[in-house]
Amino acid sequence: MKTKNQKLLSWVDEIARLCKPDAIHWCDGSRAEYDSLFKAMVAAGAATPLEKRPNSFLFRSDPSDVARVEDRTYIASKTQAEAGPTNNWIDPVELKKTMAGLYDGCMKGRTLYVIPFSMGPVGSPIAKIGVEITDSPYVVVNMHIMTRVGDKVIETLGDDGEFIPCLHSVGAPLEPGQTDVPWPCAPMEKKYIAHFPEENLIWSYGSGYGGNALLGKKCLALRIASNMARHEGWMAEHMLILRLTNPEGKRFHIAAAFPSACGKTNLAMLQPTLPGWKCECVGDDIAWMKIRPDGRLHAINPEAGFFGVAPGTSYETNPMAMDSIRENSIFTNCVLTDDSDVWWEDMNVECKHGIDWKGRDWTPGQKDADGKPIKGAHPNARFTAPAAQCPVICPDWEDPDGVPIDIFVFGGRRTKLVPLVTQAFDWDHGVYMGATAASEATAAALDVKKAIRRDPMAMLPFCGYHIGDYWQHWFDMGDRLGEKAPQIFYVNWFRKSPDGQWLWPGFGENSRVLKWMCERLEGKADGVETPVGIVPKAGELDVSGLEISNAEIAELLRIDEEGWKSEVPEIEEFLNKAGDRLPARMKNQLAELKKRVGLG
Ligand code: O2Y
Ligand code: MN
Repeated sequence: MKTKNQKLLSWVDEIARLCKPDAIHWCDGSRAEYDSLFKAMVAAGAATPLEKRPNSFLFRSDPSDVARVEDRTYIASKTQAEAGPTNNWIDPVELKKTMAGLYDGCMKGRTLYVIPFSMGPVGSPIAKIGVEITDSPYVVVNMHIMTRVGDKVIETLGDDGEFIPCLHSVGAPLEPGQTDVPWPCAPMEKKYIAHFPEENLIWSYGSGYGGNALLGKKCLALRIASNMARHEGWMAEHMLILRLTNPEGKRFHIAAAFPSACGKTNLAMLQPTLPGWKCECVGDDIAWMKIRPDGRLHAINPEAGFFGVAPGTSYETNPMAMDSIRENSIFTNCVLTDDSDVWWEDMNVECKHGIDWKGRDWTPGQKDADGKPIKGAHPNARFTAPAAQCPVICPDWEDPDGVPIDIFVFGGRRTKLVPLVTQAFDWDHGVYMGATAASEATAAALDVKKAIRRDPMAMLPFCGYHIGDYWQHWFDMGDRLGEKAPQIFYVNWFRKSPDGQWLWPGFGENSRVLKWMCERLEGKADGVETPVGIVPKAGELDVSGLEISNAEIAELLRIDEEGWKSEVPEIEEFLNKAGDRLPARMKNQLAELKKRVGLG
């Protein structure tokens, strides 16, 4: 369908004049388009079809282009103060000049694809339209799965509708006659993932990987959307969304934020071990939430697929993800097995031999020159799969009105100090809990330097404006929601005993913790107040059928007051990074905590 949207036509024309592609292709999102792109990528040696998984393909990235690059990610607001202390900043005029230089002629020898996409069900009052221009067919096929692409979007956009322009190039022009490489990209110092929040504009250059290139995801749905959300009075959060139904048929909708490597996708597709409880997945990564006419906060999943970490995913850890990727899926940086399937570490399936993510002959256990085992799959290897293929996808996952959120959960990976579950005393305390969330190291970002990383609301790499203003927005939303605000909890599945043993079995057993949360909402569980929040009273956590002693439960829920006391100075230092934009209500929360742990 040809658009008559003048803003879109002029933008495509302007970018084509700058990037100088050999051809322009307007994507219609059809199966025929997807198939023909794969045919060409297989013929070019960029994609390998997998005989064991119908309509599925494996890609191997360039070894230098394997993850999001936080050091090369910028919030180019007019002033550095607007971007705040947690974002890299370059003056937008200067950055545009640098990047325009890079974009000049960058698509020579390539096709420019125009991808009209909707984040959220097309036409939903919570959805937004984006248009990505890219020279990567890998990006196009991934966008087909991760977003809603095509003619319906063009129709909804109409002649004068608004869209978010997202420009992407792998940054590897081809000279006449030059043969392409399987994964073109630019060197690290030429990679830029740039956001211009005042213009709602995204420019990405030099990387073809994941969050750097599939611009609907982290760039639009989090960095740009978080900024739009604060101005428009809604929330764009790095949260999974799930529906939990209790044995009486009562539904609870939970949105949960965790930093990378905390089992977020596993929780999104949780299989409760508790009899009679059912869990359905609405989304595994991002939640867009608006206050709807009923006064409640309703959430949609703006995405249409999962871009999950493959290593560690198995029938034991996440059977629903494994079933979601049986067909129509894209794999990146996994092992190619001799029988034409994919494999990765901790898949719990035998692989005797294959081709590793770098394209080398590989046998499990093989060691490098220093005697270190060589991993077959990259630790950030990914699967891209349609959400609709998840066996436990919620029947209402595409409801344009979203699902009403009852519970927010924050969390992180902490082997010490943090109890299994704590409920916030009230909204403000919950915002404080989210803002001070912390986790131990992650593989998804290349450039994480600290062992413990504070990751407010799991938004540290994704908040598109000043973090202090973001926290204030949370407080403001609480004021607007009043009595109808979700209850806030904090979880830590990863606490270890003093002798280094995991205390909590995790995975499907996490349903026991969610059950306690639901019982708190229903007034069926009392909880006990502690200095850091409300924890389950002895006997309240349903551990029936679990092999766990009372002493272990007590240790899981133990409040280490001395430990909290010693953590306070670092928390204070972290919050103070917000400078004069640190909300007074956050200062107040810290002061209250100090008093409760005996520091006040
Ligand atoms: O490394 C990447 O480009 C992907 S990062 C990612 C992908 C899916 C969901 N979440 C994340 C993340 O880093 O939070
Ligand atoms: Mn994520």
